Amino acid sequence: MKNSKRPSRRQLLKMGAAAVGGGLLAQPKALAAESPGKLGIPLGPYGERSPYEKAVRWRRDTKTPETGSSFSPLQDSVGTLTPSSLHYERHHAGIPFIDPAQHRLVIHGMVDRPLSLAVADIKRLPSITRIMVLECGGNSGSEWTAITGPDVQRSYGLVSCSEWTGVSLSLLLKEVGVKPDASWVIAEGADACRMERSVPLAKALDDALIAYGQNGEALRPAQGYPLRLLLPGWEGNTNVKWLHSLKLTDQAYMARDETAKYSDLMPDGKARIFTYRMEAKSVITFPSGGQKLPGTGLYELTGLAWSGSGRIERVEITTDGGKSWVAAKLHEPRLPIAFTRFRLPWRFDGREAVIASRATDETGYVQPTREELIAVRGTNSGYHFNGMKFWKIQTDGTVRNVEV
Ligand SMILES: Nc1nc2c(c(=O)[nH]1)N[C@H]1C(S)=C(S)[C@@H](COP(=O)(O)O)O[C@H]1N2
Ligand SMILES: [Mo]
Repeated sequence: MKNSKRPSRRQLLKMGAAAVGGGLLAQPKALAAESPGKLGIPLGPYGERSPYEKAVRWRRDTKTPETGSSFSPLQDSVGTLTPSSLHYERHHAGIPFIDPAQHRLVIHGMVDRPLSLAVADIKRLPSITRIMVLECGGNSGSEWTAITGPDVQRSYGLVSCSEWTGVSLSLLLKEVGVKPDASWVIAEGADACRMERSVPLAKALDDALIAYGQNGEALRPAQGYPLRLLLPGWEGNTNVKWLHSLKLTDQAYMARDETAKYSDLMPDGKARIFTYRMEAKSVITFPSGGQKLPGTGLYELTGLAWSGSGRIERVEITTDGGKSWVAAKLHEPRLPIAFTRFRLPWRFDGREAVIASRATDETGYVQPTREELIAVRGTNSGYHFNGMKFWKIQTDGTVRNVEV
C-alpha cells in the first residue's frame, strides 16, 4: 500500500474503534491458527463458497413449491453482480428439465423463411455480452398498500444483476425476413404453463438478446436454461425463459401475463397495460431492516441503484427522514440498466436516524416517494412500485422498516 494512504486508513480504524478494536487485538491469535503444518482440503471440480458464508434466497412457503418467487439476499450483497446461485427466481410452473441437444427455438409466423434453430446453431452466431439488471414487475409491490417487508430481501429482493451472453434477436429476425405487416413478436417458454408475452417488434429489433450464458457459464436452469429472452430495462415477466418459440404477428396476444397480470389498475378503474419499462429505483442495503449496528461510530451506508432507462446519474441519501440530502459516492463503471453501488460514510451517534436513498437516472428521472407514486397511481396495483425505502435506526442500533 502507498504511504500516502496510511493516515486516512488509520484514522478510519480509529473512528470505528468500537466496531473493529476487538478484531485488531484478536489478530495475532488468528494468524497463529492459519500457520503452516496442516494440509488444506483437496481441489474440487466445481467451486463452492466458504461454509462460513450463509446468504440464501428467501421463499415464502407455498402449497406448490414449484411455483412462486425466491428473493435475492440484497443485505448480504457486495459489489454489483448477483452470483447465479443467489439470483432471484420467479416461476409460474416450476423449472423444466431441458436437454439442450433436444431443444429448439422456432421463429415463425409472418416471416419469409421460418427457422428452427438448435442451441448449437445459435452458439455459432456472433455473440454479445452485457451486464444487465433483471427485476420482476412485482418487486416491492407490497409497499403499495402497507410497509410490510421487514427486511430489504423480502421487500426489494426480486431483482438481480448478471452478465448475460447470447445473440442479438435482430440478427435472427434478419435471417428469417420479417414481413412488412408484422408488428409484434410473441415469445413462448417451454415450461408447463407455456408462458407467453407479446413484444413490440421495435423492441425486438432494438436491443433484445437471446441469452445462453450467465456470469461466465451456461444459464442456470432457474434462469431459463438453455435459452431465454432478455429485454433490457423491461419488467422481468417479459424476459421469457426456456424460450422455444418466437412468432411474428400483426397484433398482441393479450396473454394472461399482460392483461390479468402485470397491468396496473388505476384509481379511475382503467388499467395501464404494456407498462414494460422498469423505472429508476434504489434501496439502502446496509444498514437495513432486521440488522443491528453493534455500537456507535463510523459506518458506510451502502446500497444499490438501477434504472430500466439507462445509467444511474446520482444517488442522494438522507439520514434525517428526508429533510436534507447528500450525494453518495457511486462505484464505477456505471453501466446502463445495471446495478450501481453507492456508499456514504456516516457516524451513528446513538440518536434515532431515518435513512433512505433517492436515485436519478441519465434521463433526469428522479425516484419518487411512496406518497408521490400513490398520488398518481392509487393503491389498486401490486406492480411497478419504485418508491423510496425508509429505514429507521433506533437508539440501540436496531434497524426497522418505517413509514415516512
Ligand atoms: N417461461 C417462463 N418465463 C418466465 C417466467 C415463467 O414462469 N416462465 N417467469 C417470468 C417472471 S414473472 C420473471 S420476474 C422472470 C424471472 O426470471 P428469473 O427467475 O431468472 O429471475 O422470468 C420471467 N420469465
Ligand atoms: Mo415477475
